[in-house]
Amino acid sequence: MRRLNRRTIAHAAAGVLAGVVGMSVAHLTAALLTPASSPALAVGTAVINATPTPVKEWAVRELGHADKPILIGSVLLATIAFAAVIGVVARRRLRLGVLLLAGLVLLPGAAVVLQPLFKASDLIPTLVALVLGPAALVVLTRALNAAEEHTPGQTPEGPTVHPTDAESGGLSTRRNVLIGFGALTLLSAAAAAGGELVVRSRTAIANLKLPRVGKPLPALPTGLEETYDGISSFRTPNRDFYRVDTKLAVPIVDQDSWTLTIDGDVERELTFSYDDLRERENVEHDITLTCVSNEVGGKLVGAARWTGVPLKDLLEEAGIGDRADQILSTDVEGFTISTPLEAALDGRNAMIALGMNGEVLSRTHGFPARLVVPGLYGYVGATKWVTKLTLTRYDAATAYWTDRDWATDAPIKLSSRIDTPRPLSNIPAGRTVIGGVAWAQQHGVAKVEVRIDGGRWQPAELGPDAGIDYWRQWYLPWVAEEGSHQLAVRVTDRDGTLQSTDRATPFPEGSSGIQDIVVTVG
Ligand SMILES: Nc1nc2c(c(=O)[nH]1)N[C@H]1C(S)=C(S)[C@@H](COP(=O)(O)O)O[C@H]1N2
Ligand SMILES: [Mo]
Repeated sequence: MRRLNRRTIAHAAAGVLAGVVGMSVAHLTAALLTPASSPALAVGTAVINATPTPVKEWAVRELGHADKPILIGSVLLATIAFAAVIGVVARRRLRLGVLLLAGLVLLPGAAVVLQPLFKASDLIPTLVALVLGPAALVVLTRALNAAEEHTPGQTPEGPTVHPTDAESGGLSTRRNVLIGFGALTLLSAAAAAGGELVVRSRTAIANLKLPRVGKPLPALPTGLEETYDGISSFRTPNRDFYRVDTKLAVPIVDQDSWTLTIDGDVERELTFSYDDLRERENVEHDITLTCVSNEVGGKLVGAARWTGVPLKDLLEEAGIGDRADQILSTDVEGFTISTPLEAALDGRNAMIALGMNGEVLSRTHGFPARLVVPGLYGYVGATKWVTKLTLTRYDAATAYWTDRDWATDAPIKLSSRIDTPRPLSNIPAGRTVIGGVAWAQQHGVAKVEVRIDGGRWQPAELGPDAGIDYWRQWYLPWVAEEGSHQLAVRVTDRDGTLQSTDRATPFPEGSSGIQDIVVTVG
C-alpha cells in the first residue's frame, strides 16, 4: 500500500513538473515578447477583470498591496493541483493525461485571446507551453512506468529477491527518472529566473532625457519633513509613489513605435510620436494624484512635479467637435478610462505627462506617456501607457471602471491624514508634534485643524504652498502626557468647504470622513 502511494506521488510530481516546465518556459517566452501574454498572468488578468467590484474592494482593503501576489499565487497553486491530478491519470492513461494537460494550457490561451488588443504573436507563449508541458509529461511518465516495471516485490510479504538482471535494469531505469526530473527542474528554474531577468532589463529605460521645459517652475521649497520626522515628503519620491492599475505585467512599450492618436469627434484625426511630444514646448505642474480606493488615512495618494504637454493644446489642434462630452482614453493593451471633456478645457492643468519629478516617466507609472488631470481621481483622469484619446459621448461609450459601476465623474474629495504619530503607536511623553498632509485639489488647502481627546479644533501650522492642486503638509506642536489619546484632523479648502464627517467607503466615488486615531503615550 505504501509503495502504491509513493508511486502515485511520483506521478503527481511528474504532472506538476510538466505543468511547471510549460508555465516557466512560456513565461520566459512572454518576457521576451509581450510580458502580459504569459499564460499564468493572462489568467490572473482575466480573474481581475471578471471579479465583481465588491469582491475587488474587499481584496484591496484586506490584502492591500499583497492582492496581486496572492492572486498569482492562487493561479499557480490551482494549476499545480490540476497538474498533479493529471500526472496521476497519465500513469495508466497517458493519452488522456496529455489531452487534459493540453486543456489546462488552452484555458489561459483563451484568456490571452480575449485580451482587448490581442495579436496572433501573443499566442506564442501558450503554444510553447502546449508543446513543452505534454512532452515533459510523456517523458516523465514513461520513465516512471519503466522504472516501476523493473521494481520487484509488489507485496510486502513477498519472497526475498536476490539481485537479478531485472534489478540491474531497475537501477538504470531509476537513473532515467532522476535525470528526467533533474533536467526538467533545472530547465524550469532557469526559465523562471531568466524571465525575471529579461523583464527587469527591459523595464529599465536607458538614455532618455526629459524634454526641455519652456518656463520651468521654481524649485519646490523645502518641506516640513526636513524638520519633523514622520511627515510625508513634500514631494513623493518616484520609488515611493503608490501604484494602482489592473495589470499583472508592466507593459514594455517601445517609444520609437509608440504613438498617441486623437480621434472621434474631431475635425482632423491627429497622431503624435514620442519625439513629436518631446519636441513641443513642455510645461511643468505640481499635482497631487489620488486613488478613489484610498481609505480615510490611506496611502494611495502621492505628490509629484509632472512634465509634459498641455492636453487642451493637443485637442484644439485636432479641432474639438460640438457633440463630445467625454474623452475616452485607451492604453497600449486596450484598457479604457473616461474623463469629462470639460476637465480638459476649463483651464485646469490637465496634461499628457512624459516626466515625473525630473525623470522620464517610469514604466510602472506609464512610460512613454500618461494622462494627468488635476482634481479627478486617477481612475477617471490618469491613464497610463495612453495611446488614444477619443472624443465621444457618455451615452455612446463606457470605460473599464465605469462599466464596473464606479462613478462616471469623480472629483477628488478634500481630505487630511495624520502621518505622525502613527495610529496605535507608543510614544514617549513630552514635547512632540502631530503632523501629516492634507489635500483639496482644484481648490487649495486653506486650513488644517487638529482635535486632541475630543477637545476644541486647534489650527495647525501649514507647510509650503505649491498651488491649489498640490497637498499641504501641516503640524501641531504637542506636549504629550502619559496615557491614551485620541487625535483627529480635518481640512478646509480655500472656498471655505470643510472636510465632511460623513463616513463613505471608497466605492463608488471616493471615501470621506475624518481620521481619528488612538496613540499611547509613555
Ligand atoms: N492604463 C491604466 N492607467 C491607469 C490605471 C490602470 O489600471 N491602467 N489605473 C488608474 C488608477 S485607478 C490610478 S489611481 C492611477 C494611479 O497612477 P499611479 O500608478 O502612477 O500612481 O492610474 C490610473 N491609470
Ligand atoms: Mo485609482
